[in-house]
Amino acid sequence: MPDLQTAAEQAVRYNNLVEEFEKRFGHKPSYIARAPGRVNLIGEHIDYVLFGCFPAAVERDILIACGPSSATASTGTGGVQAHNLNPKYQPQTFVPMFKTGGITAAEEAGAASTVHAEAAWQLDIDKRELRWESYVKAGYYGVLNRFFSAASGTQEHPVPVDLLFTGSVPSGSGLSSSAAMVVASTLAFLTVNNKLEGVSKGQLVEMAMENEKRVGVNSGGLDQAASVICTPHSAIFVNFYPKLSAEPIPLPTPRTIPRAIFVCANSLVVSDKAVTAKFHYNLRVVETLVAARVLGRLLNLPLTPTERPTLRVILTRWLGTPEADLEKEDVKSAIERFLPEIEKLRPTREGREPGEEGVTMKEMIELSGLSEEQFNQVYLSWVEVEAEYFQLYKRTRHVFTEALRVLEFREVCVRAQATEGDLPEETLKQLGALLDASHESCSTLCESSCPEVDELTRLAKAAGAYGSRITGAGWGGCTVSLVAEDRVEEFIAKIKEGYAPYRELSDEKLRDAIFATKPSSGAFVLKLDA
Ligand code: NG1
Repeated sequence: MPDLQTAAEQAVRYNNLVEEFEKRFGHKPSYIARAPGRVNLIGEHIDYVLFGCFPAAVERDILIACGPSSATASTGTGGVQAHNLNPKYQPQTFVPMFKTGGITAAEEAGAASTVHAEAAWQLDIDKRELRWESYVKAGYYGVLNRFFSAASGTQEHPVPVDLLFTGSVPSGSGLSSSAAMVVASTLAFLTVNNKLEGVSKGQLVEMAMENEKRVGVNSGGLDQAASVICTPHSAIFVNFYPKLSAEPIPLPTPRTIPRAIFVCANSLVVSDKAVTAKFHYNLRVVETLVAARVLGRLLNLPLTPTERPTLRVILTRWLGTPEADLEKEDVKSAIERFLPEIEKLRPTREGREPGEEGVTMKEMIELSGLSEEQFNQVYLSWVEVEAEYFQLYKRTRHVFTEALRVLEFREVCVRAQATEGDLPEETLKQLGALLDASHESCSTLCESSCPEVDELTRLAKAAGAYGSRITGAGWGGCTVSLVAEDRVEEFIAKIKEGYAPYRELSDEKLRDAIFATKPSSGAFVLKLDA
């Protein structure tokens, strides 16, 4: 249950959205779709290699008031009028086109590795530029192609839709505003078209993941799973292999010492994943995929020239045990045993300058054992990346040590839950140490941090946090720190004093930049009275 003040604030927000919808579109909305942002407590840049992560939904969210449009004349079949309460985001009208000639490879680049030959719906998404409506279109894509395509065997047409958005998840801050936008949009289009019934949470996560790829980022499923599946009071341990699964894990709550809660602090360095994807996010995806093949070869594991196994799959092949027989504890001990093998990837050549310990494109192709043409087809035809040196060793080391830390984090929480009597402070210290180690790895091996975020984590530790780390994709965005609940105010005051970009902020802006958060509920749709 939210506290009374939060409930009252939310009621005002929902009412305002409904009233504004009516003013703009001349009719009442039928539903409100809501999807929260998430804070990833631990497990960074490992979802796309299919290792488990540990997120919780945050209270900040995206709301969409929605309903069938009466403006068919201006929007056409399945046309959309999308407005945003934030005046920064201009109203948009767009109509999907059903193309019988199929989708070209160029149009699909970054969205899928195969070229669709069949007829399909199309919406123009400009991947070179960040546009708010791209996330709305991305949400629409999956609904159209799943429920209104020739393949779905239906003659039905999508209905025209009116949408009004409002959001409280800061964008580009690592709290997954993009996934919240795509999940909420997917939900809105499903609901207004009467297709939500029969769509399971797992299917919704898969649709949202596919949909988000349309914006040009080859993300894993962490954010979408958290936004859809999370429940209040718990984080979730979300696993992606051999299939998507999620386990709610309550965080330890000691009785005689104050419990610890999570504080998010935005560095105010905005990192736009879609725009920087080729030298940041998508590059990490490609580096880890190529590393998996190279490691597989070094370990003499079976590999076909056309497949693209992830590091998680390589671990399974190395173990030789069917995945279904593996328990979490086994995965943990498997990773521990596997860690020395990673050293095989460490570049050994002498005469390299520091910072040049990666491999060039030419070297990487040689190490893959593929011809240049095969390599391009498998690893580069669907994504654009740019780097002088590709860091196969560092990224792999980050992936396996981080995957291990997630399992250790989960284990500490599960053990704490099973403990009779009070929890020692040591439990919180153990969680904190894992957060710190995760940050160090993100900063030095994954290289997804930035000086401002590193500074925030240092300040957080000095201000008494049990642990502090970057959360989300990185290169800016937020930190998450584990802080004793009775010290949160003092903690925030110290960060404000220490972090120069916070000093000039008004109280309201500061509340937006740094805030304590409790695990909140996942996405839902609210049906409004007619
Ligand atoms: P955020 O923080 O939302 O940009 C991204 C990916 C996740 C995950 C993290 C890094 C998207 C939508 N999300 O999160 O899947 O890979 O980075 O752990 O791209």
